[in-house]
Amino acid sequence: MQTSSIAGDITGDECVDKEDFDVWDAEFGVTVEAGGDPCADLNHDGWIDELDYVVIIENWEKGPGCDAAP
Ligand SMILES: [Ca+2]
Ligand SMILES: [Ca+2]
Repeated sequence: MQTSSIAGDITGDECVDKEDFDVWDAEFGVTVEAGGDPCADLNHDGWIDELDYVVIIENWEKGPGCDAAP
């Protein structure tokens, strides 16, 4: 499990971007209990759903790691 100080950063690269969206998209509709990636459950309610997507959008392209993006 990756850790990041940035809300919405699933991949742990200190930036919220399409990589994080792609992980969320792949896990969408799955519960953590059913094998979903707990990193993609951004609000820790056990479901990977629209509420976690909101966290990504609210923090889109935020974080110190974004400066190093290609
Ligand atoms: Ca990221
Ligand atoms: Ca959730």
